[in-house]
Amino acid sequence: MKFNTKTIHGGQEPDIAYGAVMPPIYQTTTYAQSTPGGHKGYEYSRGANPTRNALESAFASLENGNYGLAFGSGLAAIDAVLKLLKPGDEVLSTNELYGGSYRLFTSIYKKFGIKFHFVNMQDIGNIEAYINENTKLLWVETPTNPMMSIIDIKACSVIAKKHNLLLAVDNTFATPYLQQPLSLGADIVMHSATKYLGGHSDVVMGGLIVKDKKLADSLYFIQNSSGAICGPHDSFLVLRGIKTLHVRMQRHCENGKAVAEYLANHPKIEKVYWPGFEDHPNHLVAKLQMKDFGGMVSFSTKGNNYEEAIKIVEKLKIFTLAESLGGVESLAGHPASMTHVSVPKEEREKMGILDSLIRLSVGIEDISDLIADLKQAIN
Ligand code: P1T
Repeated sequence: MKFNTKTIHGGQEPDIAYGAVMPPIYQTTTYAQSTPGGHKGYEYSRGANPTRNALESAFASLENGNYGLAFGSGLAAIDAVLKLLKPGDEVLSTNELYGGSYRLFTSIYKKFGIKFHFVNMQDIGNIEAYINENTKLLWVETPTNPMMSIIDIKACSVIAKKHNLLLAVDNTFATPYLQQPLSLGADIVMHSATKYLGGHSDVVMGGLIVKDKKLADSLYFIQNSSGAICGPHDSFLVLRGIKTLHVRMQRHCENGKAVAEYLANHPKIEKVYWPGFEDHPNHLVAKLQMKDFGGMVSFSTKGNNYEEAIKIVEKLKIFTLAESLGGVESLAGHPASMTHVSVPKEEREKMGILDSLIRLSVGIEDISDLIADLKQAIN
């Protein structure tokens, strides 16, 4: 099945009770048993729920995996991956990543004895120096939030296999429409389904997808034991969102390109971060591992002025000033004071997150309205 068919049919069967084409919302906590253990595959909705299972099958299908798991948020999904580890284990993470992932690593898991190294993986040659007998997990976010750097997933998987490490890829920015990490050798794909998979800014949700049965069983055990699941109604909404993922992504990519090119030619703009530019430092890797370059664009203004960046985001009318990304509507954010405020300023600046940096989630509105909005706000 091709990807554009999978978004609509992948992992989906008409409901067995009445043939409903969309999976019904099984809004139930529990399931009748005829005798203890005599049930139809469902006992209690923390462990499994038919609507959530339908979504989990769709996740697996989109990412070319065998098993999908849905969680109450993207961070809950990352949390489940970290629970595969034990005190003393070490993790190598991309040095650029979502501020909330950084906070989970450094403020929660560090105190449980897990050590994190934040490595610039744009140069694959940097990774091996940090690997020792305690290293268990490579955590890769690509494209990175908000700098839009690209990490070579295939090259990471060669290193992971050589040293017997798990390779997990946060595929939130790319979505499976643009890149499929399991097919490039990753062991775990993670999503903040809050973003493009849901696509309508109305659900907070996370997902994990794997190929290996043993790994899936360990993650299911964590999902049920820790209980950070999502509800059936949210599962239904994300299933509905996924059905248009391919058409939305196509437009996000077209509009993202037009916005990046407009900004790159604007005299007040210092730099535009978008992997589609030929002079983007990781453009060749992006071209190899991604189908297109996505709808996320970051830029900084000349003079690196904090107040000017705030003024621009306040003046935007069609782009809404808000956290999050990946919905049909365009959003603008100021990472230094919003999504990455939990990263210390010194670390933020090492990631390239200047005070003047603005991040755009380019939506699927008419492109001429989006460009006109940017023009009036920047001028
Ligand atoms: O918000 P949540 O569903 O828990 O997902 C966390 C997360 C994980 N990974 C990436 C790459 C992310 O961008 C996020 C969430 N990001 C935002 C809310 C944001 O505005 O960047």
